[in-house]
Amino acid sequence: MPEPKPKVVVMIPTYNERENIGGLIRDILALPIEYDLSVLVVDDDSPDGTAAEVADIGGRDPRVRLLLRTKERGRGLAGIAGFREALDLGADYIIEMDGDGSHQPAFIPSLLDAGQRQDLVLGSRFVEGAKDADRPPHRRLVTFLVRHFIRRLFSVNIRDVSSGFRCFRREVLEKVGLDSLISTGPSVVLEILYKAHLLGFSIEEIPIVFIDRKKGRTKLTGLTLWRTFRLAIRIKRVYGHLQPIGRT
Ligand SMILES: Nc1nc2c(ncn2[C@@H]2O[C@H](COP(=O)(O)OP(=O)(O)O)[C@@H](O)[C@H]2O)c(=O)[nH]1
Ligand SMILES: [Mg+2]
Repeated sequence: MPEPKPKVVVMIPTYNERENIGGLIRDILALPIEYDLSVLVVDDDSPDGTAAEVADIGGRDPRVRLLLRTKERGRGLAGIAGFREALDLGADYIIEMDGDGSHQPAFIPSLLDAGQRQDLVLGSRFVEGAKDADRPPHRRLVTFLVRHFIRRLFSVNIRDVSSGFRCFRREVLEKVGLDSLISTGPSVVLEILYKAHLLGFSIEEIPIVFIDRKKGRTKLTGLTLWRTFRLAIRIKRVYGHLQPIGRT
């Protein structure tokens, strides 16, 4: 009997991504890689019918699953539910990515390659070879401010702290305590990264090319951004007394 292939679940939280999700799923499943690959879309009952689109694709391809959440909305809550489901599905590696086309499936193979050596691999916009062109100056400024503020607040030497395109070894998500996270919104990306860092998991950044969404609209409002800053400070207060665990 041949060895079973390692299982990879690509987890994509979505809110109003109907125009983007079909093409994205197609490109992910077409990747020429030696893994048992599946896609899990976590949709918060988007008014534009994203869930129906995904259910339709899933009806034809068992590698595509939909987790439909109808009671509450939030990037953080959706991501946490998605990670739990991916663990339940038996994933060895979990890739997290946005569903708006900014994160390109073409970088998944390099995330998984680096994932053989590291516990957590970040698709980074700010290491050599990466690109974050193509986005309006105000969005670049927001990312710049978040990045520098968080790096200092969390004392982490990571360039792209807010990257939501990353690959986790199963153990990382088992240990970060998905049940006790305090984020409900986008700050979940920062909270999980900080906890993984404090737990002493190895983290590597690999270059990606980030492209601005071509269809649909961002959900990041000024209010969400303000809440994200406030939560980052709370996250630091809650976990900041912990010293990073050294791993040998
Ligand atoms: N399930 C779910 N997904 C969300 C929510 N808000 C944003 N997303 C998804 O999270 C990803 C990033 O959101 P986006 O609006 O592109 O934020 P930006 O990239 O920071 O502009 C996209 O795939 C969104 O569809 C939400 O409340 N629930
Ligand atoms: Mg986006």
